[in-house]
Amino acid sequence: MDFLKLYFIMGSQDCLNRTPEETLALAIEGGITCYQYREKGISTLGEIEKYELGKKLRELCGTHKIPFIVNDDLPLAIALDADGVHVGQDDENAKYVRETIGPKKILGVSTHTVEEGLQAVLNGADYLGIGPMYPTISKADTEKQQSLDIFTEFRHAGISLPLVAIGGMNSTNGETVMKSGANGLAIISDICRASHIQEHTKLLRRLVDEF
Ligand code: TZP
Ligand code: MG
Repeated sequence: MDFLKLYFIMGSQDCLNRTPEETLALAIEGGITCYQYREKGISTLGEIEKYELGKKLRELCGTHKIPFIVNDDLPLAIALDADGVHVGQDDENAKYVRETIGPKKILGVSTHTVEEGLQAVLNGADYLGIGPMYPTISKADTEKQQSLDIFTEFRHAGISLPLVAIGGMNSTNGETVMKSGANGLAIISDICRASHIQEHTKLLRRLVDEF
């Protein structure tokens, strides 16, 4: 599951000075291993624009062989022939998503407790998102901050799926979180807001490649 190591998440609401297409192209050049299309929050696009942008970003990922995952929108994921879907606890039921997308597509589930983790395993998840590890500027309705022990707790509960850390992850705290047992870092703002996206992504990639 090396493709989860540097997991870039972005939607139009996360881009300040660059277009989503430019932002994703730079992040790909920098070495992201996976991309999630996440249109959420204040400046979200209408359904048609969301599809049109998704199509462009999907193509970019396809060209560069980067897995393209859609956040919390099953019909969009199907329409774009995405490589997978990511759902949170309040989104579409994970078991239903798995049944709909079939066994070959990637299913990611956000989890905050061992109980949620075990349920996500039963529902057919391929990987689990865990967070927020640190305060985040990219999501308003976050759960409480996680302890670094959570990765060990999941392993002790018998969960063997890859665990991707999210929420305030950056080049400063990334090493600590990987050392605590995360298998990858999911990042929005530390990449989107970097003044040199490509260079900064390269730095992050070198960091995760140490593990
Ligand atoms: N889920 C939990 S925290 C978060 C999501 C989508 C936002 C992560 O963004 P950032 O900017 O990397 O903290
Ligand atoms: Mg959600």
